[in-house]
Amino acid sequence: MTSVIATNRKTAILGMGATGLSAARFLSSIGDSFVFADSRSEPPRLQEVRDHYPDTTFVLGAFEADLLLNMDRAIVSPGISLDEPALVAARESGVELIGDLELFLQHANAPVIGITGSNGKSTVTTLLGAMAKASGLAVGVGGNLGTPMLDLLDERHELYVLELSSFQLELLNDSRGAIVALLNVSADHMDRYQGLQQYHAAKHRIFRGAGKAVINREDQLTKPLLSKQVQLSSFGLNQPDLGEFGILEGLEQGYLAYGIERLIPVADVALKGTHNLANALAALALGHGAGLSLEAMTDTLKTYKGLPHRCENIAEIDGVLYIDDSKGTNVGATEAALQGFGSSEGKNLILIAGGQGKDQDFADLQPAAAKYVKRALLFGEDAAQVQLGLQGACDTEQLDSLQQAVRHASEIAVSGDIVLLSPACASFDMFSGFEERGLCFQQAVAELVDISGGQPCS
Ligand code: UMA
Ligand code: ADP
Repeated sequence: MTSVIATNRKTAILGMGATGLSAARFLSSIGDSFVFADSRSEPPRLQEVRDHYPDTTFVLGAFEADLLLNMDRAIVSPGISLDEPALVAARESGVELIGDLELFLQHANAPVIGITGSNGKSTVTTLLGAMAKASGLAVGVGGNLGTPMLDLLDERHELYVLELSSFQLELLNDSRGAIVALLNVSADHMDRYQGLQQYHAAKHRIFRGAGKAVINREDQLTKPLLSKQVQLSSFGLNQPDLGEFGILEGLEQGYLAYGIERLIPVADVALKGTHNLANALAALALGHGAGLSLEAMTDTLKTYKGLPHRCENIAEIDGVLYIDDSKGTNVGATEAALQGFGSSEGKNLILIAGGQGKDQDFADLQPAAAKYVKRALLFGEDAAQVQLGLQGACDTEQLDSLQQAVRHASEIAVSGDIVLLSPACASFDMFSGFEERGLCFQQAVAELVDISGGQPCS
C-alpha cells in the first residue's frame, strides 16, 4: 500500500458492494474516516461491515435528495446512476463526486494501462497481464474484471492493467498519462444511458489526459473526437501501416504483424475466433506502448487460451460442438461469436440466447443470423423481444429454461453443427451472473455426454 496522508475531508462512500468496500479499506488504511450509504435497507454483509467499521455511520434505504449536502466529497460506486437526484443535488452544491478510478490514479505509483470497449475488455486485460508477467514485471490486474482496483495498489507493482467499464469512466477527468485503449463501441447498457451517443461519450472519457491511446482503426466510433488530444496507435484485422498492428497475408494463413514485421502466424495464436485476433492485436499494441518485449508477448499468445465462458469449447457429441459464450451479454458480442463460428458453407449454428435484454435492438443480429443460424432457441425474461428482433432471419422457438434449450438443441443438431450459447442478454433474471449461466449450460451438456457419450473438450 502506498504511504499517503489522510485528507480529513468529509467523505461518503455510496454503495456497499465490491467497489464501496475496497474504498473503505483504502480510506481506513490512510486514516481517513467516511460515511457509508446504500439505497438498499439491508445490503448483503451489513452486519460484518458494521462490525468491521464500528465508528462509521451507515445511511441505509432510498437516497434522500439532501443525502450528500453536508459532505465534501462522495465516492460513487459504478452501479449508481449519476442521474440519482441525490447526486444531481450534490453536484449542484459543489460536493465533489469521484469514482474509485480517480482515487486509484491519485495514488498509483507505477504506469497504468486502462482498457475499455463494449466487448473484449476482460480478454485483453488478462492477456496483457499475462504478457507483462512473461516480461518479468510485477503487475496488478483487475478493475471491472473482478478485483476492485483500489485493492491492487501496492508499492511493489511495476505496472497496472485495468479493465474499465463505461460506468467507471463516467467520473474520470484526467487519466494522468495512462496508456489507454478503446477496443470497439456497440450498444450496451441502454437501460442506463439515454442512447448510444451518451454511452459513447462515457467511453471516450478514457482519452482525457491519456499519455498514449490505442484505437481500433476498423471501428470509427473508437476514434477520439479531438485526434490531437493524445498520441495514437491502432490495431485492426486489415493490413497495418508502419507503426500499426494488423494482419499480413490474410486471416487463414497469415501473420499478426507490426508494420511490415511478421510477429507470429495466426495459426499459432491459442485464442480462437476472429474477434480474438483483434483482441490479441490490441494487447500487442498496448504492450508495445508500455515497452514490453515483442518476444515475450508473442510467446504468451502461443499459450494463453482465454477466460472461461468466452467462446469456450465444452464438448463434442455425435459430431456436434457445444460452445459456452455466456459472457456474450450484448448484441455486439453475440454478433462476433456468430461471425467467428458461422460456416461460409451454409447455416451451421443452433443459437441459444435470451435473458434480460437491456433495451437493445436485437434486429442488429439479423444479417449474421440470416447467414449462419439454423434455429435460435430463446429463453428468459426478454425471449419474446429477441424473437421479434430475429423474425425473418432464422427459425426461432421459445423454451422455458436453458436446460430445456440445450436438450432441444441436441435433438435438432446434426453432425457438423455447433450449439452456441451466446445470449446477447444479461443473466440476472434467472442466474446470479454470466458465470452461473455458463455453468448451468456446461452441466446440461455434461448430462448429454452421460446419456449419449461424446468427448468433453480439454
Ligand atoms: N447500490 C445503491 N444504489 C444504486 C445501485 C447500487 O445503493 O442505485 C448499491 C447496491 O445496493 C450494492 C452496491 O451499490 O450494495 C453495488 O455497487 P455496484 O453496483 O457499483 O457494484 P460493485 O459490487 O461495486 O461492483 C462494481 C462493478 N459493478 C457494476 O458496475 C454494476 C463490477 O462489475 C466490478 O467487478 C466491481 O465494481 C469491481 O470493480 C461487474 C459488472 O457487471 C462485473 N460490470 C458491468 C459490465 O461488465 O457490464 C459494467
Ligand atoms: P468484456 O469484458 O468487454 O465483456 P470479454 O473479453 O469478457 O469482454 O468477452 C465477452 C464476450 O464478447 C465474448 O464472450 C465474445 O462473445 C465477445 N467478444 C470478445 N472480444 C470481442 C471483440 N474484440 N469484438 C467483439 N466481440 C468480442
